[in-house]
Amino acid sequence: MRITQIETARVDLPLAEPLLTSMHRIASVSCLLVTLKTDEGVSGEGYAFCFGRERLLVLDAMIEALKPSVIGRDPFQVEAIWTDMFRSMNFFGQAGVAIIAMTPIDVACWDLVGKATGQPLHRLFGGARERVPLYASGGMWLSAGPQELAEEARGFLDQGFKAMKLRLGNLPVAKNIARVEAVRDAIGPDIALMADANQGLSVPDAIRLGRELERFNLVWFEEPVPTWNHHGHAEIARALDTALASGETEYVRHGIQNMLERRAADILMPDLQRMGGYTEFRNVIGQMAAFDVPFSPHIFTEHSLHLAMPGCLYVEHMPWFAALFHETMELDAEGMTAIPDRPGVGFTFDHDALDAHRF
Ligand code: SMN
Ligand code: MG
Repeated sequence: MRITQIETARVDLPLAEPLLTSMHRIASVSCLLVTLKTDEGVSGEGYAFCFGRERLLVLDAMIEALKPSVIGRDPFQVEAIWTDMFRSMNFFGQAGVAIIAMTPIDVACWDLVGKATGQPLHRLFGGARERVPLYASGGMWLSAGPQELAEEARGFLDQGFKAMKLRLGNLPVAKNIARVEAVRDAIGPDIALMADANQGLSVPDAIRLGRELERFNLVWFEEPVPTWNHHGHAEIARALDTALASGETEYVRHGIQNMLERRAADILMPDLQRMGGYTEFRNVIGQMAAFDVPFSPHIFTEHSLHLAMPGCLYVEHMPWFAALFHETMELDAEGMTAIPDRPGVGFTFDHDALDAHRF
């Protein structure tokens, strides 16, 4: 099988209302849908995403720059294709846009491998699990106050979630505590709860807040300080009993290795598109296992289901990307979702439904 063509389509999915974190103000989710065509008629699909249409044009151009490493290749050579793309990006630097643009190509190669063999990716990867626990993450933003947070938390329970995450900010300790308290009171002691500060705090403020948070029995306290401050993360992790989670903003094995060596987090959260796709994410699963550090894949729920290998605590449920696909995910009575048994990624682009959002 040979890859003959790479097609891209740009879509911008508006959010019902702009959402806030310590780091982001997000009004829409922009996705670049990438389709690899082959000489055997089968197509592979992947996507890249960012906040803001203008930035998506940069990703589209970067895909164009990657074509020489991809066109004419057999998708079963996905490891070699990944390595060639990675080497070819040396000039730009092996992080940021360069890596993000590699992701849909890598995911689409794996999708082709799955379709050609008739197997879902989690089976090809050796995970072969029927279902995984999800945590609700599409809500409880910084724009919501305690009362609204409690309502949203009850809404997640009604949807069947048994785990959920709220956002904290660069606020007085009492205000952050009131946020967590409102949610914990609404959901009771048995529902798993996580809190994400999105890099908004200083090391001393994070430790002060973290100590107050211990009584809420959080599953983790996430990204308290800027992403590059591994020493700061490590200091906070050592100071607290609650697990510290971080890593969504790091790129490929080198970013993850730095965090592991510095003991920067108790739980890592590699992001599929900052790993450059499944090929490198699987390498990173081995790296994390070598340090006995568990993980939770960051967003991209549909695609991340296949990465629920041993060591995976939860898959994050971010509902933004559901609109891209024909297929849907359902929650069972234990707040878990089935990993699709359909070949490849198991989620296919609904191009007709997306027509209204093209640009
Ligand atoms: C997050 C992810 C994507 C956009 C905004 C915030 C957050 C998370 O850090 O971990 O879900
Ligand atoms: Mg986060």
